[in-house]
Amino acid sequence: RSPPYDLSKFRLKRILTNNSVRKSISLLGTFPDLGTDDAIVVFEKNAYRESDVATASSEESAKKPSYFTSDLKVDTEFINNIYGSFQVVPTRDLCSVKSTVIYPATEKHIEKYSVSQKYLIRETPDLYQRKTLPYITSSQFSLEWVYNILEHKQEKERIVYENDDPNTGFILLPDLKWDGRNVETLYLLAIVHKRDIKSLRDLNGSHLDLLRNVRQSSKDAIFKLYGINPNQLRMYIHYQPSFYHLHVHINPVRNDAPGIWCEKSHMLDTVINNLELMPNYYQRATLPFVLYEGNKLLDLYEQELPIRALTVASGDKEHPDTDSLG
Ligand code: M7G
Repeated sequence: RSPPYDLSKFRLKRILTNNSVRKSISLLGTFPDLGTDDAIVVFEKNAYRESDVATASSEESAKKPSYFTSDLKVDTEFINNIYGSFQVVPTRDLCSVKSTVIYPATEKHIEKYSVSQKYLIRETPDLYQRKTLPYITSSQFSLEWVYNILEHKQEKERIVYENDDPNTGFILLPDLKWDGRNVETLYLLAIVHKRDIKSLRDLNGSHLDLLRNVRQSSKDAIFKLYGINPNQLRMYIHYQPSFYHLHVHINPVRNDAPGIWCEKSHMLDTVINNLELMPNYYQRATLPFVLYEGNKLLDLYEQELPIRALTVASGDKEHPDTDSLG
């Protein structure tokens, strides 16, 4: 499907983040031809594909894009003794930049893509019920894109595997963050068919068959399709997620996937084992999660706990009300 906007007509309002490690930049702006709605554009340089540096001289490989051809433009910056520094421009095919556009973008999207101060809080079951749950019920990202996938209305041709059992079934497909080109940076998402599991908090022993099925069937499908050893995959659930419909992130252990933050990630193996040991583990556990500046939930928590401004006296004290096991 062609997009409703012309990316080349984007007009910048401000830079939201610029990450030199990830080589990515997030931009806020508009498409003036279409009105004043905000748009977010994210550019990210693609990871290297090992096949693109191959230098085999067979006719077959000569047809594929490669760095080492006569098309390579080389500017020498300096040569010093045995050390050389260059800027090179490879053929057009190797210069593409992965781009993600959110249009029209809401305030919440702008929040998500902006840098800000972050704070970790420990969420007891009681705090979840009183603070987090009412907030996420009233203010969350639309799940339209998730339902479009589950109903085969969008991204149908990208589905890698599907099990349509209403209780234990799920769809496996490439995550928005994957460039889709590079198996080394593979990033898939397993989205469950069941619609009543908002997040890790809702999981209980009755979901074990579902979780075990996601674990096993995803591994089998990925091995069959991409040849990745099942023991080389990491599978995890974010808490808090951005989207409150249960999904599992899957990528190879050897790659640092974008957004792989230990403070957000709960390994699927651990989740399954916790539920095997205690079926209501996630209704009883205190779960840490990250609140960030600009998120209204931070203000709601601040009404009860000092989070941003700590005095020396209260600095390192434990908050008793966050430590009880519900
Ligand atoms: P999350 O844990 O809810 O939030 O994961 P996070 O974004 O803070 O990690 C949601 C995942 O869904 C992310 O990895 C997104 O990249 C991915 N995602 C989001 N959208 C809107 C889409 C989409 O439209 N299609 C696909 N395939 N993936 C998406």
